[in-house]
Amino acid sequence: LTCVFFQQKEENIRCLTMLGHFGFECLPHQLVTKSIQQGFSFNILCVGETGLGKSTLIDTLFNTNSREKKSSHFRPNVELKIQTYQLQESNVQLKLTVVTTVGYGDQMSKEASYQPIVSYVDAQFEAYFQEELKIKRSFADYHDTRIHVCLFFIAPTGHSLKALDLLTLKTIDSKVNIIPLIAKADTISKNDLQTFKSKIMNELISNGIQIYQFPTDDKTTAQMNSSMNEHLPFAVVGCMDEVKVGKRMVRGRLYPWGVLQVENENHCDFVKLRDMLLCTNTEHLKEVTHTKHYECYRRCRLQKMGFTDVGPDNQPLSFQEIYEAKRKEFHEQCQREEEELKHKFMQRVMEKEIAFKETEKELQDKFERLKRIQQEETIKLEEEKRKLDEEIMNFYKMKADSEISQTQGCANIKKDKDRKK
Ligand SMILES: Nc1nc2c(ncn2[C@@H]2O[C@H](COP(=O)(O)OP(=O)(O)O)[C@@H](O)[C@H]2O)c(=O)[nH]1
Ligand SMILES: [Mg+2]
Repeated sequence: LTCVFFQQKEENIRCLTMLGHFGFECLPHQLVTKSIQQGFSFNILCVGETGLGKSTLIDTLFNTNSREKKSSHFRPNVELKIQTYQLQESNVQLKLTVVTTVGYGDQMSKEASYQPIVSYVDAQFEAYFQEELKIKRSFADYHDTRIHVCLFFIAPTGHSLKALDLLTLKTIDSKVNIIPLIAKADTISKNDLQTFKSKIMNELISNGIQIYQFPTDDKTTAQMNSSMNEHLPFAVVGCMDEVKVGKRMVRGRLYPWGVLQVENENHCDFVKLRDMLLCTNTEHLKEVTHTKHYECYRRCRLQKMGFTDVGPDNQPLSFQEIYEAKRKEFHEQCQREEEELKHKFMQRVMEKEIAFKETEKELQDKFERLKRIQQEETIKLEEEKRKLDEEIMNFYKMKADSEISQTQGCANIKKDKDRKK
């Protein structure tokens, strides 16, 4: 074991003498040990119409048994069914989360079909983003639920992609790694399958849909990955049944004319998918999720919150400066809104005051009018009273006069009587 020190001195590189054994060649082993202890996690999203064999394929891939009832085609909304499995192979633990759409494509509105998928993917990014923003972060025991790969199930129609599929793919291609799959590939003949595959790829390209490409920058996997890219979309068949072929029991679908072996590469692309997904490119899928898709979400999210790396004059801005600027802007906005509210309030008060004054004036006028009428009435009544009093006086006077004349009349009659006697 040798270690060599390099020292750069001006432009000459000088080799120093070899020293003993340091041990940092074991660094990768430390990483492996740590990773094995921590365990791995992987999150898959399965999108596809009801009955295309999503649950069956997942069971076939991971040897699980979801024991699922057949889904109905009459759901008003798309739901996402989340299942988490703790799998183990040798001493490697894998926490697998499978999210499957239930009812996709069964709604009248296309948006009702794809919107819950987009919301789910975004919600997982948001949860991670919120954890990142915390002062006390706990990524050590954080269950990262961000979707690492989307297996997109295409109906084996032999025709073109459905409008809903194109719309969904277009909406999610910047958020997840998409691996397109031709579902139930045993229902389509070999020649038709090739034509269908190239038709789908052409349609994806012409619609500008980005699907995941297996990486070709690593020498050890470049050749295999580039040949796998040629096979996309993978034509898959799922089946948990075992049938006898020769002396072996294999997983396959038994037909009157023979057996379709799920794990036979001449029969379908199931093994290719499994190898690419779980053996060769798992880490790459996770890396792309973090460095490309999550990064994009994070950037947009921070920009929406008003953060930028550079100011209007292209000068780098610190977090503190942006925070201060935002605070100032917020304060100014609050003041502006307060002023506006005050102004509105004053205007309302003035309007009300004018209205009150008008009402008061109206009431005052009415009062004056009524007062005048009442005064006139009083004068009239007093005049009538005076006339009545006068009449009463006259009456009493007349009564007294008549009484006097009556008394005088009686006295005269008596006198006449007495004289006659
Ligand atoms: N011919 C064929 N049938 C399949 C395949 N995968 C699943 N099926 C059948 O399709 C039906 C619906 O499968 P399921 O996995 O429940 O579909 P999901 O609604 O997409 O989850 C079941 O009867 C399966 O046996 C396949 O690859 N080929
Ligand atoms: Mg299902």
